Amino acid sequence: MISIEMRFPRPSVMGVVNVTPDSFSDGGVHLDPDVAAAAARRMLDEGAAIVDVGGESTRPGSEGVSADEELRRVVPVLEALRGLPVSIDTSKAEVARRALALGAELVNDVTALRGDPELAEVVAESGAYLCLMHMQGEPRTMQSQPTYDDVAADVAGFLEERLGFAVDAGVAEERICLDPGIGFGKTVEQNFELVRRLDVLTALGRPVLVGFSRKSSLGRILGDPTATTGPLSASVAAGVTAYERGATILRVHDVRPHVEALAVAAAVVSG
Ligand code: HH2
Repeated sequence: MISIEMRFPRPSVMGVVNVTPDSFSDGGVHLDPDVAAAAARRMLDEGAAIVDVGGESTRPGSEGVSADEELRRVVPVLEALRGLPVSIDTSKAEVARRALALGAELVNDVTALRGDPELAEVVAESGAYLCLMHMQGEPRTMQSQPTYDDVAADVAGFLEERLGFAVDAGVAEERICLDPGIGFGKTVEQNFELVRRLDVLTALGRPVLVGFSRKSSLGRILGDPTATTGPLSASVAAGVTAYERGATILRVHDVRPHVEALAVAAAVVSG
């Protein structure tokens, strides 16, 4: 069994393929399965280690979709990508099961195994990699009033508890990575503090995945208080900084610029 650290050496890039009409930055762009599969292939050509295929938007305010609808969106894309490195962005056991049968190697669950009681078993039985992400509240309401005593310590405490839950459910610890969940029930300041203090999360001993790409906090720090997305330049800066603070996997929409920036950052850091 290859550990997640060996499978995804630091830094690795995960390309985002949202097969949704309503994702916050690329909604509707990849709704056609052929377009989505072509985008995914391009991301892999550009140096992504894996592509994360998702059929449900978790943007602030979103309501969620049924398993049938999620399957209708992602299955044709997964079929077209058979044999390539794919992750499934889902909280539903039924969707994960189908995706794993179609060759997905990682389950990316933004609810950290709290959304569907059957998902832990599906991941454990398959031997897939697993990403556990922190979210305060739920997408519909999460940005209304996020509160923490100490955001880094609170997120670390949550991830440690969910890691224990996953291991108790039979998922091998060396197959799990952790994610602070940038933008999921956090203010702009809290998102930046989580990256600044990423050492509090890496101290848990698992690789950390960070998804800051295009998120609204980037547009807001640049001076637009109503921004819903952030620009590429800011995404790359956040990705490189997260890497320098210890992140292993960067989840991004624009693969080539991140791969290039991270290669340079890695050359600086490792000498
Ligand atoms: N962010 C989003 C979705 N899934 N998964 C992980 N592990 N970490 C993240 O930060 C993360 C995630 C939101 O981004 P996106 O997929 O582009 O948007 P949407 O949820 O609107 O489809």
